[in-house]
Amino acid sequence: MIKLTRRAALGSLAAIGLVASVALPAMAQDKQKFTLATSGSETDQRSVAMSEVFAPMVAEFADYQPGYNGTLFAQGTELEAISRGNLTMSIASAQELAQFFPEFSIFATGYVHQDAAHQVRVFNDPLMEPFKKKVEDELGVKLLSVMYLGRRHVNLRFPRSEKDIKTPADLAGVNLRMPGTDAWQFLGKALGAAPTPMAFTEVYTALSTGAVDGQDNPLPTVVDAKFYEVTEQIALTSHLVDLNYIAFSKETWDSLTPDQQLTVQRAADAAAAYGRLKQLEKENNLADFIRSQGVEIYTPDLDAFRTHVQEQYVGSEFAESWPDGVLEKINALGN
Ligand code: KDO
Repeated sequence: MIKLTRRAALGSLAAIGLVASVALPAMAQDKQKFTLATSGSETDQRSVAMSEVFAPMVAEFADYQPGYNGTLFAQGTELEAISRGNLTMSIASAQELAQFFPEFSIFATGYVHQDAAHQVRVFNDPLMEPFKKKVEDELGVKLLSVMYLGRRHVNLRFPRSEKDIKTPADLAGVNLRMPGTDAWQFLGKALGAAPTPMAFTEVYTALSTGAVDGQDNPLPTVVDAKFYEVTEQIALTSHLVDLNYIAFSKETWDSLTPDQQLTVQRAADAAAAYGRLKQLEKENNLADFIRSQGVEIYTPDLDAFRTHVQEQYVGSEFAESWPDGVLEKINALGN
């Protein structure tokens, strides 16, 4: 009797164990892991928008796991990681996309986008559809929404008394760090400088040791990355109203229900909108703080920069990759 009872009890325990071992992974599977890789910091407004707006909106079915400062994947390798199924999301640049699809360089060209609102109009316009479709079909990456990074300016580590930047000619020979893709390097050259490719995470040290003479980024990034500590002057060239796309794995997307897809899309749009407002606010308010840290901020001859940069693109191999009529459409969506 006792033996039988024990056996029965053990049997039912095993059954419970079996049920538990089946049930637990099933519950874990219910929540997808959305891993995001960025070379931005945790306090970068785009990162903040993703963790404060995107993550809670998808929390019911997804566990958002961000990796900052290029720790998961090095800058510029994220799209390939998504494509290979090793990563769910990234905050991708048009310059990175241009590595795969040269026509994306149109969105990375100096003085094309006019402001944050223009970026949104362009991203949502039908002109963008063939671009998005190509990335989806050929790379397995969905571009969900457009994020605002800000107006990029030339920052130098030496004072204005040593080098005063009025026109592109004044940048001749200046070793300007630009991110490491062809479209970025071309922009550096178009500005008149001698560009050096380097990952974002190495820039602070390179400025402090003098390995580079300067770098270009918007004011919020200059503060977030503390570049102002190793910068003496900022020439407000506004050469690129810079953007990033919220890039998402098509494979993961296809595994979601239609309701979940809608939620992911809404979460991405909401995060982008929130981040945009915050970034604009910072961009408008940070000059005084940066000045108070001893950095001189001034406006060079913008007409000279615009004319020179635009001239460099005309007839370039980048411009040749732009589909007919797209630049005109982008311009028509401007102010
Ligand atoms: C940079 O490397 O200068 C850059 O600003 C380029 C952007 O496209 C973006 O990747 C950004 O770095 C990183 O997210 C760090 O802010």
